[in-house]
Amino acid sequence: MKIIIINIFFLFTVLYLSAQDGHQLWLRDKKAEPVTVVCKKISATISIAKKELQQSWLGNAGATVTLSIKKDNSLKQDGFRLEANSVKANSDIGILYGVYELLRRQQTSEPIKNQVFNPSYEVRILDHWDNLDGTVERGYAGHSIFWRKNDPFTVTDLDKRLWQEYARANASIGLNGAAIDNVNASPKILSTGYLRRAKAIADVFRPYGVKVYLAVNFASPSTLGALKTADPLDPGVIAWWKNKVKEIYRLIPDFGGFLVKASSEGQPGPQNYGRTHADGANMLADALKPYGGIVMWRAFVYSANNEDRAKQAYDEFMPLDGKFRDNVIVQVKNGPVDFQPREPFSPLFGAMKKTSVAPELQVTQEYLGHSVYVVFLSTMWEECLKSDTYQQRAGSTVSRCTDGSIYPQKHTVIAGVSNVGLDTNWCGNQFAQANWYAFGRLAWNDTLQSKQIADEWIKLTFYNDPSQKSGEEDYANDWNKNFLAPVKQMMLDSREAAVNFMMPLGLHHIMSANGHYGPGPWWAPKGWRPDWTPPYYHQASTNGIGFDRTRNGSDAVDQYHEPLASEFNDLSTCPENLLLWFHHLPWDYKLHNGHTLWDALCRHYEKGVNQVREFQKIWDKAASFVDSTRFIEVQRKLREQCSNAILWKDACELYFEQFSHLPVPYDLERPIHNLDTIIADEFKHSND
Ligand code: GCV
Repeated sequence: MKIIIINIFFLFTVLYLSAQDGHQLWLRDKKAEPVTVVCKKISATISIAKKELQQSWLGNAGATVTLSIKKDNSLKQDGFRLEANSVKANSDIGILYGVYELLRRQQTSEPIKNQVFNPSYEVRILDHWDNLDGTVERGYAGHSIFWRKNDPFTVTDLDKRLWQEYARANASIGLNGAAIDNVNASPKILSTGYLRRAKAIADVFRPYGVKVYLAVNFASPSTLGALKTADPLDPGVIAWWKNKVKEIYRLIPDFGGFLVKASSEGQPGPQNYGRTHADGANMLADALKPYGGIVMWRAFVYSANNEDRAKQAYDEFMPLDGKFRDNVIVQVKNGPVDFQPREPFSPLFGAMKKTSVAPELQVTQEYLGHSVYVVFLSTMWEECLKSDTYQQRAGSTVSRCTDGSIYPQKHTVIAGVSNVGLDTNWCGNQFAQANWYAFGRLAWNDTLQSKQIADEWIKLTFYNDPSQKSGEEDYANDWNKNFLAPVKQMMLDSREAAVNFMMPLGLHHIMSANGHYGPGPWWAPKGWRPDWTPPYYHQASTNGIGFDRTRNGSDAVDQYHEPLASEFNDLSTCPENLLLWFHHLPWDYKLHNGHTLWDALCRHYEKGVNQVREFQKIWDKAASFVDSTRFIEVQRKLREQCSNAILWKDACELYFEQFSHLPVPYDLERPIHNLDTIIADEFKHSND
């Protein structure tokens, strides 16, 4: 009899486990207890809140939960007050956020006491680099969930279901905006067919509190409209944008605003007409102002001049501080170059004191292994957000400089470049979902720690209730010890592991030109822009390696506030993990631990590879806790990651060895690839 029961239990567990494919993200179905929900207000958002409670209530069976909308001065627009059996807020969406928080706490066994929750940023937005033909720039999870090439304007039930699931996922982590087309924007987005589709998307998003934003092409008045110019000071151009904005708000009354990549990487901008970024942004801001819309104007600008690329955004935008309208937000990537595995924070954070500045983070893993690597980006973002800029004395962290704590910004925004696509599991890798989750959680609360975020995500995504009450405690203990703890550690170590095998000690931008995935420190075709080639960044020669950004070099260090400028400038105080970002050093330079630079580099590469091998073991040991589909998917990804980590190690060791003229230290493993083969392979792919 006992055997039969155990077998039934096993069968049930296997069936339950095998039903998972990752599509439900961190919002998996639960065996809910009955609950009564009381709310005087009726609205689409409140109906969702009630339904969520009824579907997922894990509190006392038969409990009554009260949802009330009442003015409470301690709450911001989206904030809420939570108690075990009640949610209070100033708005319907505040109630919905409160309900998600309540349910998350029940599921993760976090305490629920009388507590106020307010978001760190007003606008918490995902930027989708989705092209109108359905492809996704730097997307590694299939085609766009918004656009498609064939039959582009028909809105199907399937489309609506997907948009609803997406909006629900965003709302559940506090995200309230989505820019639904690529910043390399097609003017066509502003034509009637695409605007109508954007309206259909906005209609589905609305009850979840997610607003639609559009990335626009600055030249639209001349390329889509029939004007001869797109000069932002031209009266005809001003009128064109005003009319366009009016048309958009007629369709989408709660439209959020525009996102603009201008005068950057070939995109048109005000500089084409001899105007400044402020002229361009303000013209759009004036058109949006009557409707409450905002402009997110990106500071990702650099040109092929001789100046250090890392300095250019600061040089171009600092003189404009104070010249932007209050509904313009200058959107700045976390680092001064481009979403590299490790960069110092952008010096614009905290330096622009009279302008709203938004951090832009990259959720999609363009430079961190696409959807192949397990890399939990939360630790990288935490590192940036918690960096002290010293702009208003010690404690002026990037987050406090951008979330309104220090400067009186009219609007506060944080943006994440989305990793979502049509793949069943949305993100291409089960673990990439954790980055979507982490971005939302940090956007809501920029003081959260990655270890808490990882803890929550793992519990929500992987914990399976044992199907029998007896043994529940044993199972939970086993799960905590043998699944939660090691997998959490793997996630927390994963970004540093990638840095180790790809670009340790402050190296950056040495990836292959072929899709920014594998190594490519050699890549420098004749006639190509130097700042698009790795040798520009690593500067390896027989003399040494690294980019001299000290006062003797490009002087990028002086874009930082003291004491950072001097700290970065001085070799003895420069953080070792940014050493080659700021300094060019000889191969035999001695690090604090006594290793030479060459030795240390090789040791980092090997350490990174070994860390990934360790992740494989952690995951393999976790097999009994995970359904087979998700288990196998991750196992395969980790195998691929490990093989690519070895390739990175070998390629960098063999390539840089040509300059250092030193062997890989003999206590380390030998390369298993040949450099000429790696380069030939890479060359083959870059011509694909
Ligand atoms: C959308 C990098 C990426 C580009 C991206 C650009 C940007 O250069 O490789 O694909 O373009 O950043 O952020 O605008």
